[in-house]
Amino acid sequence: MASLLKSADGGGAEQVALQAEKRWAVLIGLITAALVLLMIFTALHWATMPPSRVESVNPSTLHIAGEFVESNLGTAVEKDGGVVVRLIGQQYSFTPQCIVVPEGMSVTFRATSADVIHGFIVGKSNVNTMLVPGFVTTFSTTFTEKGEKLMPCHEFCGAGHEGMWGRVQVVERNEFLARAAASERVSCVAQ
Ligand SMILES: [Cu+2]
Repeated sequence: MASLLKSADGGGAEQVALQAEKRWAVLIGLITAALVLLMIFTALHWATMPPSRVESVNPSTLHIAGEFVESNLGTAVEKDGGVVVRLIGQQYSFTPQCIVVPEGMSVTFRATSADVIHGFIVGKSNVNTMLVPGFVTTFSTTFTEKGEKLMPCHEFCGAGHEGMWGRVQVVERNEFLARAAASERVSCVAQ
């Protein structure tokens, strides 16, 4: 306060402003450096998943033919033993609404949108992606924690956006494999 009062008679005011600006410059510099380091770390640690290629699909015939017909959606163990989840986002829901995945196994997601851009994120995991009509979104991840997680749409897609979310159930590996052996698609959608 004393320095502010003194600054009223010329010279000092400029000094106070300069010092304040210098403090802000240092603070902003530190924040920028921290964000850049965070980007480098997440990229090297494979915590972010940049797109690796482009695969297209016709959004107007998803329900009629091809990989994303309704009977083909959900979690399946492929012939090569890989676990694949296929899902569709549309205004304002995911199909299927509830997805079962095994704990500690690599899971590949293949997803697309039937109308506008959607996205989803799965709590406490590194799953965070966009669903773009006309393109197949694909990535692999491993869930390390058993339990149920929420999967909300996080790209604003219209008036009903806030009601668009699904669930992901991470179950024990053996339980999952037993369920997968019993039926072609594993699901937790209420019948
Ligand atoms: Cu949405």
